[in-house]
Amino acid sequence: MNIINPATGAIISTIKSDTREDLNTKLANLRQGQKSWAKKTVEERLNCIKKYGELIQENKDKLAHILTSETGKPLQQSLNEIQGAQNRVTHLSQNAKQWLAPEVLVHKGTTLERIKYEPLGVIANISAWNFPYNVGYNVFLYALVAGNSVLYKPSEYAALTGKQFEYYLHQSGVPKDVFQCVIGDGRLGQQILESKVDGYFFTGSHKTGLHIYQTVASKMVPVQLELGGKDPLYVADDVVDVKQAAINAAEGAFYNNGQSCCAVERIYIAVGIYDEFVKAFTEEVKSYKIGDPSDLSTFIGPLTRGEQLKVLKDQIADAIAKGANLLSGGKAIEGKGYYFEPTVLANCNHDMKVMVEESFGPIIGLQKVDSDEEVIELMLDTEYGLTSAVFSSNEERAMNILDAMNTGTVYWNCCDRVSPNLPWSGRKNSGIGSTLSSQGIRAFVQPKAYHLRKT
Ligand code: TXE
Repeated sequence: MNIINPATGAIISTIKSDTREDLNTKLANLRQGQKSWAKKTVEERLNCIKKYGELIQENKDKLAHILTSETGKPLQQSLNEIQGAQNRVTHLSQNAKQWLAPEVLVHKGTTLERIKYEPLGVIANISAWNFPYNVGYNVFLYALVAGNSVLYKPSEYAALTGKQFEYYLHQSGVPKDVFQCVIGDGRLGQQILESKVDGYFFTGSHKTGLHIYQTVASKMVPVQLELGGKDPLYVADDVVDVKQAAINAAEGAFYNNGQSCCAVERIYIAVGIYDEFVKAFTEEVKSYKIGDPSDLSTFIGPLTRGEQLKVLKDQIADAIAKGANLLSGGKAIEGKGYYFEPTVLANCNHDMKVMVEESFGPIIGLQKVDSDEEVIELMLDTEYGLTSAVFSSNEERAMNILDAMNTGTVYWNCCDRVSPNLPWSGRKNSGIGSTLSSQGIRAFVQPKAYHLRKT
């Protein structure tokens, strides 16, 4: 498989894809290895994960360059991701023992009622390229600590990083027959769906997520899907500092080139501050440094996937044809690599694709609203349900709106944020199930109920 640098279009490496035979052998080994891994204590398994975290931090400069070279993520953002993902290791170290401990619910007379949490077995993690550390760790670290073995298929756009996860996990004491990385594209993914595993944990597009859900339905095993979003942000007219709100909103929309499941994808602005906000927002976006992602000062690099350029062009043409004003950007940048100008479209409405279909790139639609009632209706007008955000100085006002949202996550005066303390879950087309928090580890275990009576 050729690995392409999206900044130049050049092939930077060629690695061997796994065949169906390789996949079968790896799965058979994982089946075997899981048995002794599950017998280890949570502490023993955690020690490997802690060691892994240390090794990754020690090697983060090299790893950030690898991530940048295959995804085009600006180097500073690659470093941020690797550093930030370490909070999953810390969080597991502090909590996993307690979350996985058996629970005694009743101990009365001769009766004992108890729950034991048992691992699922061999789980498949089919993963994405946009935040491979974050979304990967959310699944494979938690699954390993819970006593499962893991077949990890990185995205074909983050395969080199996937191989690094495997290398450092093995270096940290996770046995080779407990974590295996397989290299390939959707065809290999399809073969995983046809194989025997005890759970599917997927991060990626709604289209592929739905396909996985339907394909494995008859296996009756857990399926968890972390899919995309069309996340709204509302800027109310009582924000203390309109300029700061614009800077924060722009970062939420354009960080990682907008290629984030929880990126701000549409912004509603109260009529009273609309002009001031739009001006500050556009100025901020125009100030972003676009260029070579391996330069630490670059904020906007190339898109990871060349195919997305067409989606963005189409959304922009559609919006302009329906009356949007193009305030910045609007086209792909000529030359090498998959670069697209950061694009701001004002005067948008829900007849335009940019306000209802996932963009997953550096473009944003801005829409003027007259009231909180109107904005609630607009924010709810979506097939997705990942996050919703409100910027307002009035907590009660913000909560009224956020309580009405049908999303797994809501934000007040912040956006595009994930915390290991809180469950990460999508509703509707954004997915099924939760990662992170105590809920995120329960996804990798099955409860066994013990009804015990001493005679
Ligand atoms: O996703 P795919 P891609 C969205 C985003 C992006 C679009 C396409 O809109 O532009 O998806 O990205 C594997 N059976 N998100 O092409 O196709 C594939 O090899 C089994 C949002 O990367 O969903 C990869 O490992 N597996 C998202 C993984 O599925 C299959 C993050 C994801 O690929 C398969 C990424 C099949 N038939 C993209 N076909 C988020 N939630 O943030 C493909 N795969």
